[in-house]
Amino acid sequence: MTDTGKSYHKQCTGEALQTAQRHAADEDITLFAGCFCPFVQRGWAALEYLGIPYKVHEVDPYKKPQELLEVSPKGLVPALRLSNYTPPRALNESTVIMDFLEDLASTSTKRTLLPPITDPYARALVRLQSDHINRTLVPAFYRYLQAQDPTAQITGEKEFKAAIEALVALFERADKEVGGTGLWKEGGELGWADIMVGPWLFRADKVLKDYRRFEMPEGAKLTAWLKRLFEHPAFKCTCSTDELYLDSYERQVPYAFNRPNTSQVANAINTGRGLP
Ligand SMILES: N[C@@H](CCC(=O)N[C@@H](CS)C(=O)NCC(=O)O)C(=O)O
Repeated sequence: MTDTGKSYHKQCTGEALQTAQRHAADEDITLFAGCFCPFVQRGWAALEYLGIPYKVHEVDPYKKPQELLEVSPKGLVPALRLSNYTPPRALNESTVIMDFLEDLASTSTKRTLLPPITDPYARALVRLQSDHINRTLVPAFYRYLQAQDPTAQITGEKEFKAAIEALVALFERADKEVGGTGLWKEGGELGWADIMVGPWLFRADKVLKDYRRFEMPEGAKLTAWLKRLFEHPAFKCTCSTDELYLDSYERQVPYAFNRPNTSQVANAINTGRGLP
């Protein structure tokens, strides 16, 4: 495949655009978003599922406008501006944003992405799933996408598939020990780990498939879970059309052709450092 020099998108498309248009009015919470960003999609899907009022504000994290730096010290999306404080306060980091939204919902909308607080072991199993996603699966996704030579691509594919299989094993353990968590459970609801991992598996299904000929590991339960996840209204309404992801990952989000110095995530992977 050749690098056709495509540019990344500045505005979401498809269902995500419709959702952004429904959330264009001022609210106490503003989500600073970038349309291609999987970390943003975590916070966005959580806001949707938890039923918390919010406004979406799309910014270009590679241009780092002052208003973004005010809410996110490294100029990364996602970030939240909290206008119910005077002066307004802010939060960044997708996992911290998810914690915050979950806490907020526990006293407002009463919705939750976690097993009940009365079941600390089930909640701990979800934390284990989440820890695996953040420390192993997400970095494996970027290493695979950025790998340029064929040997590195084969290793990348193996590691990414192994990370998905290890997540499946954690879901199966939860099935056995606590009757299941999130959407993996038959008849279950969208859960914490579903949102933590969904954005990368969604992109794997499109971007890795196209740039690396990636195929998801086989398995009826895995396939059925992915379908439930991608079609869940709170997730689906934050998804843009396929070409937005394909274009974005080719260009400024330089992963697929590993263009130098265009993204903090790409630089971290290239230099063997932890993700920003
Ligand atoms: N650890 C951060 C990572 C966020 C992140 O890497 N966002 C990317 C977009 S997907 C970004 O803002 N990149 C701008 C840059 O690399 O300068 C989180 O979990 O929120």
